[in-house]
Amino acid sequence: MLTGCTAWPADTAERYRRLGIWRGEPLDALTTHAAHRETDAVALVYGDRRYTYGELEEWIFRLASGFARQGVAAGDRVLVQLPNVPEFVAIVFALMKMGAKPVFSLIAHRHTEITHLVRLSGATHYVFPDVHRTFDHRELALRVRSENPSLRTLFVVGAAVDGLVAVDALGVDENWTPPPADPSDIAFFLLSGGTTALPKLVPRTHDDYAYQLAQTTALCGITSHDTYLAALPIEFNFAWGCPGVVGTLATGGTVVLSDTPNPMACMPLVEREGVTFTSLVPSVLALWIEVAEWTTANLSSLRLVQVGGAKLSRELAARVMPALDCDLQQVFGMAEGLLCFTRADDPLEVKLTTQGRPVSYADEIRIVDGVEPVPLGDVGELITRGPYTIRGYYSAPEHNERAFTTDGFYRTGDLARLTPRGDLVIEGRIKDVVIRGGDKINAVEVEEHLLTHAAVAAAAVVGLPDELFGERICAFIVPSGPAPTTAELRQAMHARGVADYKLPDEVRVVGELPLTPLGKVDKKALARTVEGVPS
Ligand code: OOB
Repeated sequence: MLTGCTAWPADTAERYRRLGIWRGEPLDALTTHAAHRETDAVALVYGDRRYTYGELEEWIFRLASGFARQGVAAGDRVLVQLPNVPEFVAIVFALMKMGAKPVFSLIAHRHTEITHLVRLSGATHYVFPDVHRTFDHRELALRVRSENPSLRTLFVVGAAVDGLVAVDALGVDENWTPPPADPSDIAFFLLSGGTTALPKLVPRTHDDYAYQLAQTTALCGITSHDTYLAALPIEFNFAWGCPGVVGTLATGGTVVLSDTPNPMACMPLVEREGVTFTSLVPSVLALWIEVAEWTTANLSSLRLVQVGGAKLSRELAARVMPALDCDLQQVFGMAEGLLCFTRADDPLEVKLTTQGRPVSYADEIRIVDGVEPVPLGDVGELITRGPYTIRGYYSAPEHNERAFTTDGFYRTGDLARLTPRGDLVIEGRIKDVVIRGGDKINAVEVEEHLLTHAAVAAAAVVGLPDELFGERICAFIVPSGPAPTTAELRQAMHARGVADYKLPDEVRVVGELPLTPLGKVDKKALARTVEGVPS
């Protein structure tokens, strides 16, 4: 049973089961199976910490029984905000084992986002680090709980203070037994890539995610001999399960966690751990390629680099194989589901210039204008449905009406076309989102924050082309008096408890915002006023 959100129609679900797409196996069982086969094999590596499958399994049981003793129950939503540390993996698997529902938050999230996620998910528990990159998450958590009494337990990874429960000190209950699993229920919530002012919750079921893992591990040829480097934040679908962390663990391979995607930190890890594959966003890939030219680290174990999350230029794509001496796989994906991959046996030009094809024969994709298909090869909005694409966000009935067609297709907001061979090429987007590096920033959300500033009369946020990040956040503002500076506006947003990655990179002062004939702010016209932006 899928609680709190739109389920697949019964006949469709029945078909997915009959075809063996949905196998009725809970996600945590996948690693248990790997653990039984590979007890002594290394599952997780982080700095000098190494966990075998046997140790990981024991740790997961200990945590699950400990959470249960603290009152976490099946069905509870638990906000999880952790960097790339082994605890992230163990805690999420422990919560899944007990039927609780982890809600993945970004480590950069602050008061505004955490409050929103607690309220939207109805989370009763929150797991976070003590201090990360000088920010004290304990203070934030205590403040959020004081304002939201429904948030009952605060679990800290690291040093506790009054009012917090240390995850390390949970204690084990040897007699605890997991409740019966329901693979058709939600396994965890991913965050949407920002099509609405505040993030929506993407409910992913055991069945649908297990299928995603099966397809992506098979397409990437992952075996127990593979070692995956999780360089991007692991709460990101791309790093978590495409096939990423969970796919590698389900196959009995090794996952190496890095605090940062920076090549200076990652390349020595590739050499030390014999990393065979990783996934990167284009802005990070560009750094890797530069550093690869002079690093002394031996990268010869690397056989595959997946690149996605933002458009990859042909020019950068063409540098991957020569610089890193490994295969390139373009990945177009989304938290909501659909994944498109280029394939190992695709012609070089296809790997360099397209985002590939859906990973499942059961994925349905259409390129439309409204709901009508455009002629083959033309650009239109990409809509999709399939066995691992959600039919609705959690607790968002009004938004769901707009985001899904009446026959269940998800409107991606991306503009795409199909090549004669059937490969997808992403050409732009109609949603009002800036993609900076791999981060998705909703323009309307930033505009709303800017408008709360006394000196801002009107604001329009636009993504401008940027050499490093692909796009940068530019706020065009009409001041109500003396114009505030970029630094002042950034500081004001920061002080409002907004995550730093959403702060404008630059602010441009204008006399008025141009309008389209329909009376909406003409963001294309604004972008064209900036030197170097193609019209
Ligand atoms: C991934 O997931 P999200 O949910 O953070 O963002 C999804 C959006 C897409 O709708 C599209 O606008 C953009 O990110 N995007 C790309 C892209 N991959 C994603 N735009 C152009 N080219 C690409 N290759 O970003 C995500 C999830 C799983 C795997 C990979 C990426």
